[in-house]
Amino acid sequence: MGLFSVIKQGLAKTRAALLGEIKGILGTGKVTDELLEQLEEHLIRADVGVEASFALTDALRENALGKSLSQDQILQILRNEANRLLVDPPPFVLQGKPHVILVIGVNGAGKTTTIGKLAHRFKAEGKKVMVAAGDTFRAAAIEQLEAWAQRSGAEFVRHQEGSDPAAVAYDACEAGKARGCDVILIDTAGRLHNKEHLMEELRKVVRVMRKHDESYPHDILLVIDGNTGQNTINQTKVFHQSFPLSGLVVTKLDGTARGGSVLSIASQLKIPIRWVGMGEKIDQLVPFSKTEYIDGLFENAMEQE
Ligand SMILES: Nc1nc2c(ncn2[C@@H]2O[C@H](COP(=O)(O)OP(=O)(O)OP(=O)(O)O)[C@@H](O)[C@H]2O)c(=O)[nH]1
Ligand SMILES: [Mg+2]
Repeated sequence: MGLFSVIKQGLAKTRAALLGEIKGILGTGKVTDELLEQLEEHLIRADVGVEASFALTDALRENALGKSLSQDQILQILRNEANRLLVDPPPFVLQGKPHVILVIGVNGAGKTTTIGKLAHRFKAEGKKVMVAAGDTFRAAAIEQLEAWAQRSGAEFVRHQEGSDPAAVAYDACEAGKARGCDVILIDTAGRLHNKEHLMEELRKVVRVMRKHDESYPHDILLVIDGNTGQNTINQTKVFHQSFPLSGLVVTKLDGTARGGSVLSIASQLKIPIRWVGMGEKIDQLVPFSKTEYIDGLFENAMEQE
């Protein structure tokens, strides 16, 4: 993992963009209305979101308007406010044997990759893991998940291309129970929140799983692409109205300068961010930690090398 956390490494682009510009704006460090406005504008452009951007600049206004502070002091005020906006998710505990996790989200968000990485994480903890190819829409999707199953050493359940995803989920629950699995991860096809027939298909998946056990699925995780910006907030709200989401996974935070979006996601939605994707490799999914995230955004230049 090197000297810095995966989160901090992954946020290098965001940090460079955010800090570079903020430092330019801060100049000599006299906090004026003009400076606050520039900062607000920059934060919004950097996808921190309107609410979170206002919260950050308000904190600065309250604590420092008219004062001359060093850049470090100003950054510290911003960090403190970010710390207030974010919460660490409650610890993730397996609630059943098997613990069943349904993974949903829009097309290309990173669902299948996240399942592969999660399977790897649970295996590393000594768990018996099964992954199920509930994305029956394309043959390639089934094969993609199978490759992840092989890589992570997880059991694999599939049906044919075009078959009913609810049947796959049902069989996975049955097989997972029979084989004594600790965790079952169920993949689904990407879908837009406003396609009602596709949302209905997901509801059916959930209904069918509950025929096994009322507590299934223990988790419904929504995977969101950290690049998508403010749109994700609305999408997530609509998904959450249809399904009680138990957690979010924010992916692709490594490839983007918009990693500040996590602040807006966290401040506008009351759904815990469980894991964050920081690269395509199997070990580049890590539990979300607000301290590491805030360090990743604001930690100073000298440490960036
Ligand atoms: N850089 C980076 N790439 C990622 C991350 N997570 C996923 N990807 C890439 O994003 C692309 C889409 O990932 P998938 O896992 O196939 O996404 P999906 O949601 O399953 O897509 P559909 O099944 O088509 O809806 C792939 O090229 C992944 O390698 C991440 O955290 N960082
Ligand atoms: Mg997929």
